[in-house]
Amino acid sequence: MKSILPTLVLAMLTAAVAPAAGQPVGAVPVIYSSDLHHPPNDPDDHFDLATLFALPELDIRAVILDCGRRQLAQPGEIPLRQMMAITGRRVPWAIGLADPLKAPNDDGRDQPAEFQRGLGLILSVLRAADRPVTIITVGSLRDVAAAFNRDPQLLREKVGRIYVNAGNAAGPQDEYNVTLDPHAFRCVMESGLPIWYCPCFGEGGPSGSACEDPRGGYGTCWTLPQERVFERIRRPLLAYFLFALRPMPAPKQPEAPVHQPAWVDNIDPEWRAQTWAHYRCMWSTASFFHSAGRRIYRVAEDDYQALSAAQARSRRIGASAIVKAFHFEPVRTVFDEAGALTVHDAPVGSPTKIFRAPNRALYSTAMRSVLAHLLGKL
Ligand SMILES: [Ca+2]
Repeated sequence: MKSILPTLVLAMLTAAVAPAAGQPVGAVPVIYSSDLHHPPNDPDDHFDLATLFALPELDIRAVILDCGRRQLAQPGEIPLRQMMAITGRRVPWAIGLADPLKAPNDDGRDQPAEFQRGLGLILSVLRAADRPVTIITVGSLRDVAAAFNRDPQLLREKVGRIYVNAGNAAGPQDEYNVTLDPHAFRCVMESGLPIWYCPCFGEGGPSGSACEDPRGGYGTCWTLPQERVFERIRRPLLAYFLFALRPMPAPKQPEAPVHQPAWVDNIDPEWRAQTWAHYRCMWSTASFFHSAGRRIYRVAEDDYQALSAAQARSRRIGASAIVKAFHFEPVRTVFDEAGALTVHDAPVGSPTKIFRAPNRALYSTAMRSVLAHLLGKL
């Protein structure tokens, strides 16, 4: 007969390490802002949307379809409706402001009414919230910045965290998400709100140059061989990705076409081989796991899963299996006169934290593994 002692010791150990300091208990109310489009500009937003929906700990209170004017021609509504059909989850959503803010203190009030709904949704979700709300942005900061300028006190009271997936860790801010709305980025970074800064690229260099080996380990960029995900996922989710990637024109009606078998079957073998083997640049995945309070566990040789403390306990996976694939450090960020951002050390209580993954090989390997596992369950 097996002794229950090792199990008890394991349970005590795991209980002692989780949840991590500052992690909320229970479902986290989330406002999600994405420059999601169909046809896509970059289908990484499709992977991010699937990741968001695959984490039940994240209570999606609003999806803002960012870059409102472009949403008219390339509606993110299509993949969003597909994702809601696949998962059976219904979430409130709206398109965001049409154009970039004119200054860091612009509240967007002079933009057309049809583009004010995203901003209105952010404000109404925050007003109704009975717990701190997490905001995750994977596009521009436009609507979040305008909401702050509209009602700064509301955001100070109700926003628990903002995960900002944008920018370079330091230096000129020529990263794509920043260039969508530079004033909005500056507004949010200087807001004094609790920023969990996830710079897309590492210190210094221009966009794209510092993906694999950024100096200092800053920068969230990693690469996903698409076959890692496509080989594991169910047909409706595969159809969702292939519909985005082929690419097909936006349908005439905004009501999204529900996935169809034809999108998966009868694919040109050459196109399929290229698409499966394609390495996609990814950025935001870690912010979803972190906001959900999950940690990365090594479950086998080169095999990792992002698990909640309860999931790890139920699977008898001990704290010794936790790997530090990435972490956040307190910093102070400062814009110089030319608009370049510099990052400085700060005490633990700083409202701004920065993403860091010094061991790039571990980070990249772990992200590939955890995303494939997670989406395989959706
Ligand atoms: Ca994006």
